[in-house]
Amino acid sequence: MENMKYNLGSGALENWLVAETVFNADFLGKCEAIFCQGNGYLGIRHSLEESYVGETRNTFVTGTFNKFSAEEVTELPNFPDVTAMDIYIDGDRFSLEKGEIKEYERVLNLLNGEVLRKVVWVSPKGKEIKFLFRRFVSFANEHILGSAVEILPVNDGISIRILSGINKRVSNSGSQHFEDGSSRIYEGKYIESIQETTESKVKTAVFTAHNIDSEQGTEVKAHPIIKRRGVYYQYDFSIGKENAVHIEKISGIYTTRDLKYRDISENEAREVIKEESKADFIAEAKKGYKLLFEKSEAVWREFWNKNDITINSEDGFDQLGIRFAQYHLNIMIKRDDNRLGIGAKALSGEGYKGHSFWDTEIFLFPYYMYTDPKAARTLLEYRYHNLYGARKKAAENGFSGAQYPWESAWIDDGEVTPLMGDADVVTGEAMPILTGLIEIHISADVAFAVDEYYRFTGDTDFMEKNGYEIIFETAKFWLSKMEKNEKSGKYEILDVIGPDEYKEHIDNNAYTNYMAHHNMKLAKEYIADIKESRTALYEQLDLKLNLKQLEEELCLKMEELYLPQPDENGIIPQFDGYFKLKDLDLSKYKQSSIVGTIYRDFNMEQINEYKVSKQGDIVVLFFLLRELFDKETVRKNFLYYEEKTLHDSSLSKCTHGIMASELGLEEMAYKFYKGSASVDLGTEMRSSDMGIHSASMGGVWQSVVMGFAGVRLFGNSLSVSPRLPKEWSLISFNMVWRGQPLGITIDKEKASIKNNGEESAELMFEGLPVRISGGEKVDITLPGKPA
Ligand code: IFM
Repeated sequence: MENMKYNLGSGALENWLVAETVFNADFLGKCEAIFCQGNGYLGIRHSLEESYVGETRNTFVTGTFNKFSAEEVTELPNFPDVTAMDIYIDGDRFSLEKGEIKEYERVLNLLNGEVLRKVVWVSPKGKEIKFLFRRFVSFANEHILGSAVEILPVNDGISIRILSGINKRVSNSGSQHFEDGSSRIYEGKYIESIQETTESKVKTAVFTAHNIDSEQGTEVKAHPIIKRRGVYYQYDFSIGKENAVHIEKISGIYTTRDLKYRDISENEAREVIKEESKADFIAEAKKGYKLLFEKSEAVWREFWNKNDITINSEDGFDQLGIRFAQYHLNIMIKRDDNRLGIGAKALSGEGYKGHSFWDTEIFLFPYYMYTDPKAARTLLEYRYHNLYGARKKAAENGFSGAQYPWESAWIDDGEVTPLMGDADVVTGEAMPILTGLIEIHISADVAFAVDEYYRFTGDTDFMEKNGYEIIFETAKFWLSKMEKNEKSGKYEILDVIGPDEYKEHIDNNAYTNYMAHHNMKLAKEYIADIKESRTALYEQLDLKLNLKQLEEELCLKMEELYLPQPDENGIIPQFDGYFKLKDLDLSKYKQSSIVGTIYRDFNMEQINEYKVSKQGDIVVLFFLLRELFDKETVRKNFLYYEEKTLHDSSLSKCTHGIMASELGLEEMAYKFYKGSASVDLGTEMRSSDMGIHSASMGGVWQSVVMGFAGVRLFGNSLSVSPRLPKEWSLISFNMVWRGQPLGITIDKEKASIKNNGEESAELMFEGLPVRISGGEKVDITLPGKPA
């Protein structure tokens, strides 16, 4: 029986609800991750109130990285848990593994961020009880979360015991990131835990408070419990048949890494956090679940009013898919703090330890750039702060400039990629992870995003303060990394991993070389530009970064970098020697719904010998640097490489979908859209255990707006070339282009573009210029449709 239901919503809630309709304790990870709630500051997995053996209870606070030991890399620590609540009915612990489940449904409402769980349960003693659980993480006050449970005995009166509070016996798969700290209770109600991370010394304050209210005004006996790494209340009371009791639990989480403490010393923050956070929490807790939830709901409403994308499709899942992606895109970013990146699993699981990858710049960044350019800027500012670690990494490796870490955490951590990974099926040892050492394209990816942002927004202030420096420093890195091949006279980039991580230690990866070249070209052009038009800025940057020398080196070497060209069949080798690799029948792996099944048969050394790709490599290159390649080359290479790609990374299908769309491969594009939207939402029940796939959320949005609507940045122009799948009759969305908010609706016949700004907006529609004055709406007939 399928556990998930994606078409539960009806009426105003149609395509807004993601539901789990069957409880199965073997698959807890799926809904813990995909129902994760948050606000960019907090991320809390939706573990159930009652505990189960296979659960992963995670609460993460963005930016609070800690290193457990010298052997481990820094990671986001799992915070004390406030979501658990043990409920005893006449002495039986409420658990869906005991007694009988008569009804079950857990629903994430994407519209307001609340998760509701309805259970009708018969206890082992035969008492039938209706439970209604609710939980939200506030968007109105980022520190606050609320849970509530209503318990209604159906056939008899019951005695109830609740054990609930703050559980500090938490870890990241065994690594304990917090000192014991202190615990106490105030005013017979407010439970407090103060702790510090062991290495980074982030001080944290966690609070919780309960409210119990029954229709009969039942007397509740409350007993405080403080034990090692735990502080709780035990509540005992009885209620009669058909009398509901309401239990609320409001919690608050604060740390010295909070934005408000940014401009004071760490010591000062440590002094004041306890009292300041206690005051904030108590004031909030007094408001109660309903009011706190309504405030948060209002913020969600505002978000959707601005950002909801309408997709009229024969299959409602297409609409749900983009909303689900946008829900997560909204809770994974702390829009106002430029010290923070976005984790590959956001704040929804331990996977990738909260670290940021190229996923941010290439897969997530466009979403924020199109919809909230200010937030997009903070992501690039984070990379600017990261220059410290990037310069450190370059220097440690004997290079110049800035070499961005493959995985990044806190702003000055530098490279944090772990060195060992999963088991090697052949040797039985842990496989080394080489990405932190040789997957180097990320430096060019960051530079690409900087330039893309500038072309998209025209934000000169950002470029002057941060952007140019990133581009110049990364260009220096490439110049020092390139090696001259004395035989050919060309420069080469050797011993890397490209985006396709099924190939290690390769030379001249097309993606890496072209992107590095682009990075250097940007540097050269921007130096020429500011030298000409902004002399003071040029001189200032020259003093800091030695632009004269950089320009000389660029002129000398950049055009000598080897860029792999199509062979006689029009195929660009993914890297040197690619065509000599062995063929492998991939059908078994292509058909598998589980990713990485090839590792069950081969180890990395063996995979290296075959023409098999984990994810798009050259295809991503075509997507990013589209203007460099003619359509026929793109088509041939797309088909050639797609056949060999297992899409074993969640980053793969989205770009393939966009390129398929552009190439007119409509059915394929639609299939890829469904595939991307199903990475976390699909029927596979284990693939999200370690957390949701952030980049794929960005990829789903890209597939809709950049793929099917065909809204892309080419040069300095915004180009619109819609290619709706035949199953869709309309899409409608908002975006911001060069400061002007645009509302775009595309149906089968025409596109309507409304400029909701005050100044005029210029764009290219199917290759022809269109100018839309502020407040004006234009309707454009699609090619081949009657005007
Ligand atoms: O950055 C990706 C990479 O491309 C594929 N493996 C997972 C990483 C994190 O999402």
